[in-house]
Amino acid sequence: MLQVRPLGPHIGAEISDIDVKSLDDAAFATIYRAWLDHNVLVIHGQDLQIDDFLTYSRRFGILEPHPSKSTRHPDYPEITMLGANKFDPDGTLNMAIYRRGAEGWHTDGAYDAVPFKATQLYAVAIPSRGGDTLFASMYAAYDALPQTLKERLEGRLGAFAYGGREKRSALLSEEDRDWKPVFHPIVRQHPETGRTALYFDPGKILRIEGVSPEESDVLIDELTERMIQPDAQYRHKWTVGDVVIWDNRCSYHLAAGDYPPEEDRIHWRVSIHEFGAKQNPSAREVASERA
Ligand SMILES: O=C(O)CCC(=O)C(=O)O
Ligand SMILES: [Fe+2]
Repeated sequence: MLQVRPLGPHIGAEISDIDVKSLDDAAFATIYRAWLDHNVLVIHGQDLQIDDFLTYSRRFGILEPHPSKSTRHPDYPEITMLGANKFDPDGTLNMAIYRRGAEGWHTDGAYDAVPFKATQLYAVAIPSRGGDTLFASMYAAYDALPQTLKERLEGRLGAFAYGGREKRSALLSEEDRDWKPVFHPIVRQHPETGRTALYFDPGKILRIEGVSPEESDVLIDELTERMIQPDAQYRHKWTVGDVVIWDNRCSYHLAAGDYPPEEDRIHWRVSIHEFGAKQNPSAREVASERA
């Protein structure tokens, strides 16, 4: 019998006694509901081939290859290989691969016209220490904002692009580095739960629209300070066979980026879009069509 165990008061739940390869619709509906309620779902002990992982992931939405072509699986473009090939041919550690996701708290896909719904990882190899992933609730972040700040943000759009103000694009091929901004409300209603979240990403936001550049900078600094509520976090310690999915519309995450570099830490990773969202081209596709 499928069990749902919360991993904290605000975020995270563990599902046990299931095999994701053989879930009927009723069991999947329970899992899906638990995911919406807890934002991050952990399932241990899964024994999967790539096709199993893709088939299970497709129950959540549409899989789209990540813009970083160099880190895609050669035969399965929807699969990103996290942590693979982290040493360059001359033996130096490639920090963009080793520290992927560790530069700061973020949400995946804010650079797309319709932000990614979810990201799902399957743990293939885990180091002897370090390499955790941390999660935090965007709902709790919004709830904790001072009322005056909530009012200043109400109705404001953020302009977002891959790489943000620092134009971080080390994982992208040369031809994929030109991104046009997309716009999302900073105070955003989750499309399925209706709950209000702080939708913000310091590494992808360019500016807040409709205020002076100075005020935009001040707001970005203030939101960067306030986006993480320490009591609304979950820290995942990986074991091989874990399947973890997070909701990018209501959670932030951060890779600890601290494991022994000589050890393997490999995950299969998929980006999941809302059903029907594929018709909305990504900002980069729009840009290249215009060009
Ligand atoms: O490797 C991790 O722990 C997470 C990396 C990350 O940010 C991502 O896959 O989106
Ligand atoms: Fe990420």
